[in-house]
Amino acid sequence: MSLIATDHFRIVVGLGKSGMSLVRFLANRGIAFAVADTRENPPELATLRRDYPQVEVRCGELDVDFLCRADELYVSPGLALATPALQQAAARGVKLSGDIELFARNAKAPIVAISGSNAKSTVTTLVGEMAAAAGKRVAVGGNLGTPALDLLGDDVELYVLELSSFQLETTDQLNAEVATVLNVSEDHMDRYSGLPAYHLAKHRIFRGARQVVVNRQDALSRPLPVEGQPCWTFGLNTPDFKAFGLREENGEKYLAFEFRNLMPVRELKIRGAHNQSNALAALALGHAVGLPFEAMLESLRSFAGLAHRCQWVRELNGVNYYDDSKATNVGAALAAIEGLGADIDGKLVLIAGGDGKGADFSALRAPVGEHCRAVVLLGRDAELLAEALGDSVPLVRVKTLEDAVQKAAELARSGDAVLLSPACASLDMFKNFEERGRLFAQAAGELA
Ligand code: UMA
Ligand code: ADP
Repeated sequence: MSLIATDHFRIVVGLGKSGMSLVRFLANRGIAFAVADTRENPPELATLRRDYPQVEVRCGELDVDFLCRADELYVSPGLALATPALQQAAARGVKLSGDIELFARNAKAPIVAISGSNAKSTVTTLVGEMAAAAGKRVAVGGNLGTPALDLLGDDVELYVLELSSFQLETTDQLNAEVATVLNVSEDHMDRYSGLPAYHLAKHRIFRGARQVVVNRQDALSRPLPVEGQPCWTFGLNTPDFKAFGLREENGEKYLAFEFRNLMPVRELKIRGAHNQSNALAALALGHAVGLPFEAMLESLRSFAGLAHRCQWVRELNGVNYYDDSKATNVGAALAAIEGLGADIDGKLVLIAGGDGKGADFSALRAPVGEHCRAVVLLGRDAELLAEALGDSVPLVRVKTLEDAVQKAAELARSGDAVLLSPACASLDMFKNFEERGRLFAQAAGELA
């Protein structure tokens, strides 16, 4: 085996969904490559062996000499770049890259690029629906749904990509037509040294962007200004030039652009102030790529929201049950607690806990004290949450989600809402947030 880096040999590191999209991309173009994964049995191994039996695969601990056979490594977003073997390969001159970098080099149509700690999937889906309503051949994916490389196609007129900080770490130059970081609050603190490092990763999305969209109410969303680069803003306050916001007229609240009202807020199906902000962000992004307002507003009127994001599940004895399983960080849970808490007559019984990813939960204490009747805690970091919440409300510990729903139902009174908004990832107890949400809805459905 040659230990010298050869030209044009690549290694895909990580054989999950994005790794498999890289395999398809490289194989279709006749580029020589191999695959490595630290897991003994990565998820796509069987597919790879079936469809590409000739491709060399190394499973288990990463071998630096093997990695150094490549001139470029395409690293899964699930693997930290700080992984020693990757750093050792980089020190020996191997370039660390990723699927989004490769996508950007090959995309021929404009890219709408969307990142942020929360609301990425909602806004990405909305912009995709707006573009489709405007008659565009649009491809939507990235961190959500279809991996980016699988979206590439000659007939695509517009790409709408949800991008995570992990994907952006390996992206040098995205060259988006318009890029945004919707908001920044703590997440993935098990992968970053702190908020500054996480913020830096997210802001790589602006590299080479022709236009930017900024959240007026989140200073951390704002990139350094570039001369001549159009900057559109959104926020829940009154808009000015190049701005989307809310305006009140004769007691009616409107989504508005500059000095013109676009649509009454009450016509939105998605509820809560955070979703009004999401609607405005989607309008700003769509406007930047020339989508007509008529089509965008039509999409906003019909969009009922994504599953597991403050999704209504059922009503029983005057208590409504909501699945916000996608609230995998503190910022998302805060939006749900404050948004839903302000919307209901009674109080919330919150179900929270799971894998906290090293987060500081202290920001939950005051809103939980204000809006919650009780909190039911479960999962690995339940005690960290309990410490942060202190004596702000009664706390109940349980071992399973079924018990959590049962306990919450006993604690709730008519007019209250039971809200699963864990502020934590699900992976300590469930396959993913979808499974956690599904089991919550099932348990709520089975309550007598
Ligand atoms: N892993 C290893 N060894 C490896 C490679 C991966 O142990 O060599 C483990 C890591 O714990 C890693 C996990 O496997 O976290 C998943 O890695 P993967 O390579 O199998 O992942 P993919 O299936 O390719 O999924 C990735 C994104 N996953 C992550 O960023 C963790 C998916 O985002 C994304 O949809 C997909 O690519 C297609 O682009 C998921 C996600 O959780 C939904 N994203 C995070 C989030 O939204 O918070 C950022
Ligand atoms: P992401 O893809 O960034 O995780 P989602 O649209 O899937 O974003 O929403 C994730 C969580 O964030 C949901 O629990 C949702 O209730 C919450 N959320 C949605 N919009 C916002 C917002 N503008 N600010 C804070 N949290 C939000």
